[in-house]
Amino acid sequence: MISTVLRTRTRLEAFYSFGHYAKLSARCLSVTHGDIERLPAEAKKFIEESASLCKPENIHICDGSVKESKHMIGLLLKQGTLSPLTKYENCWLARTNPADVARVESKTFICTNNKEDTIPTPKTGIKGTLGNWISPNDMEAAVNERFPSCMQGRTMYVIPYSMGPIGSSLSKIGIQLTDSPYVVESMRIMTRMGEGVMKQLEKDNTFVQCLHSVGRPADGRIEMPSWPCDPERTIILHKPDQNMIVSYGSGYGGNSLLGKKCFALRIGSTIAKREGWLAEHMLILGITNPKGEKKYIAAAFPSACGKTNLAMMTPTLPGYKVECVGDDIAWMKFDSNGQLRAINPENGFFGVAPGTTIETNPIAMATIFRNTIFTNVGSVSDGGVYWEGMESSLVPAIKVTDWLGKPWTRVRNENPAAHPNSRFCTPAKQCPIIDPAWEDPEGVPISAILFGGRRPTGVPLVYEANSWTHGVFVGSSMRSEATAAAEHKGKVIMHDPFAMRPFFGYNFGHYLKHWLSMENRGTVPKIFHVNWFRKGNDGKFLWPGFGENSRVLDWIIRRIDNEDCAIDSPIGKLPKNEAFRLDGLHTQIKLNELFKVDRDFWLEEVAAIEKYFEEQVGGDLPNEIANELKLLKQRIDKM
Ligand code: OXD
Ligand code: MN
Repeated sequence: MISTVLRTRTRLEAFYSFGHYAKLSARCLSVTHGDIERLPAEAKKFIEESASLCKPENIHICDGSVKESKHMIGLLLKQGTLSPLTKYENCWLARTNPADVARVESKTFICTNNKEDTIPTPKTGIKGTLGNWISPNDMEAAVNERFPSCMQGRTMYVIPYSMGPIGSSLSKIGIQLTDSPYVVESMRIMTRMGEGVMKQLEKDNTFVQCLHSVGRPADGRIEMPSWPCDPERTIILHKPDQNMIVSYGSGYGGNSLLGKKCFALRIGSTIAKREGWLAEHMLILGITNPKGEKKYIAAAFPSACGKTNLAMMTPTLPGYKVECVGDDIAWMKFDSNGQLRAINPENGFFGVAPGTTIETNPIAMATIFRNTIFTNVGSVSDGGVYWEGMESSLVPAIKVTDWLGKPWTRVRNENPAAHPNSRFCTPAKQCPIIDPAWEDPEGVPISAILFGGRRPTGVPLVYEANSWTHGVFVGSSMRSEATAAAEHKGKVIMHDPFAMRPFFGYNFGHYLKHWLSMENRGTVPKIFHVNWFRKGNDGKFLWPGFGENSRVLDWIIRRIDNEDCAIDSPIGKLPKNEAFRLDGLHTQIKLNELFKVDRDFWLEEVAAIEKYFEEQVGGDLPNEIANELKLLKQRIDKM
C-alpha cells in the first residue's frame, strides 16, 4: 500500500508527513526576492513542497550578487550573528552556540532500502564505525518530527549553486534551501552561485536537492537568538538514490554548508560510483620543478592533518614552485585518453584557523584577511582576530576576547582563545598561489595520489605503493590521530580509510571494489603514503614538515618519472638514502629513525588492520585487499 503511494508521489512528498503535505502553487508562495519562474519545474516543485512543510514567512531566491551579500551581512549584524572585524576589509566574526561547533558524525545518516548498500555488516557485538544507516521509513519519521513549521517567522533562502566550474562536464548543480543567512553568505564563498548557475539549470535541470534548517527546539526556546540551532535533535540525512540531502538543527560547517561534505563527498561518491569516477577528501596541488616541469598531485589526509598547509606550501627546495588547486575535495575522472583529471568542486577554503600562522602557512595568511567569515576564533580589541599560534601578535595593550565572548588572557586562561575547530571561510581566488588552471573545466592531470595521517610512531616519512592494488590497500588501512574537526575527544589513533570514514556515501567494501576497478578505466597514477608527524624517542618530531615537505614531493615526482631512487622494503618502496635530498637543510635529520621499518611495530600494525577489516568490513572486503594484507604480513614476518 505504502509503496503504491510512494510511487505516485514526488521525492520530498515521500518524506513529508502525508498529513502535513499540502500542495502549494508557485503563485501562493510569498517570493520576496528573485523570479521563481526562471527555475525548472522540478526545482519549483522542490521549493513548493519544502515551503509547504517548513512554513517560512517568505522566500528569497539568491542571485549571489554583491548587493545581496550586503543585505545578508546587514541582517546578520542586526541578528547579532556577525560582528565586524574592522582591522580588515569585509571580514566578519561569527560566534556559534557552544553546542554547535563541529560536524556530528553520530547524527549523520545515509538512507537506502538495504542497509548493506550503505554500510558493511560489522562482526556480531561490534559497533560499526563506517557510517550510519537509516531506513526510508525512519528517515521519513525523522523529517516529520523536525521540519513541520520549523521556518515559521523566518525567510527560506533558495541557493542554486554549482560544485565545480560552471558548465564543466565534471561539475554538478545543487539547490540548497536554508533558513540561515550565515549559510547563504558562506555558500557564496564556498560554491559558485548566481546567474551562471541559473543559465546552467535552464540547460540541464538535474540538481541535488538540499534542504537545511537550523531548526527550532521542541520546546520552542531558542537558547541563543544570534545562533539559532537545535543541537538535541540535529540530524543530517542523505538519500543517494534520489540525490537528496536533508539537514536539521545545526548551522555549522559541514552540517549546514551542504555543498561540501554532504554533496561533494557523500552524495558525490555515490554519483561517482554510478558514473565511474572518484569523489574524494583530497587536496590538489601543482608542483613545478627547477626544470619547469609541472605535475599535479592529489592527497588525502584526515580532517585537520594539514591538507591546507600542503596545498599552499612554500617549498624550501630552491627552484620549486607549488600552486594550489584545492585544499579539501577532489572530483577525479579519466578523460578520453585515459588520463585521470581532477577538479576542485569548491570555490573557497573552509580552513581550520588555529595553527595557521606566518610561519606555518604564510600563503593562507595572505589569503584570509579580506572578504572572509571567521567562526569561533578569538577577537582582539584592535578589530582583528586571534587564535592559538598567533601569540607573537599579542601585545599588552591589546585585549583578547575568546570564542565564547569572554575576556581572555594567555597567562590566566588554560582554555584556548579560539575553539580548536574554529574556521576561516575565504574565497579561493584570493590565494596568491592559486593555480592558473584551478577553474579549467577539463580539470588538471593527476600524476600521483598521496595518503597520509598523523602517525607519531612507526610509519616512515614516505613510501611508495608497489602497485595500484597495493596502493588501494594502503588507502584502506590509513590510520591517524583523531582531530577536533569532529566530535571525538583525545588523541587516539583511529582508522580513517582514504580519510573518508566520516564521508562515505555507500558501503566501504563496495567503495574499495570501485577503487580497484579504476585500473581498468585508464592509466592509474602512482600511490604514496606520507607521514610528517613521526616522533623520536625524545617525543620531538623527526621531520620539520611544512616547506621542507617539498623534499618529499621532489622524491615523489622523481619516482613518477621512474627515476631509480627507491629501494624495496616490506611495506613498499622507500627512498634510497643518498637520493633523498637534504641539501641546504639546517636541522640535523635522523634519517634512519625517520625511515625505519620496525618489525614489531609493523606486526602490530598488521594485526590492527586485520582486526579492523574483520570487525568492520567482514564479507564486504574485496579479496584483492585481503590478499595485500596477507602479502604484507608475509613480508614483515620474513624481516
Ligand atoms: C573539513 C573536515 O571541514 O574535514 O574539511 O572536517
Ligand atoms: Mn575536510
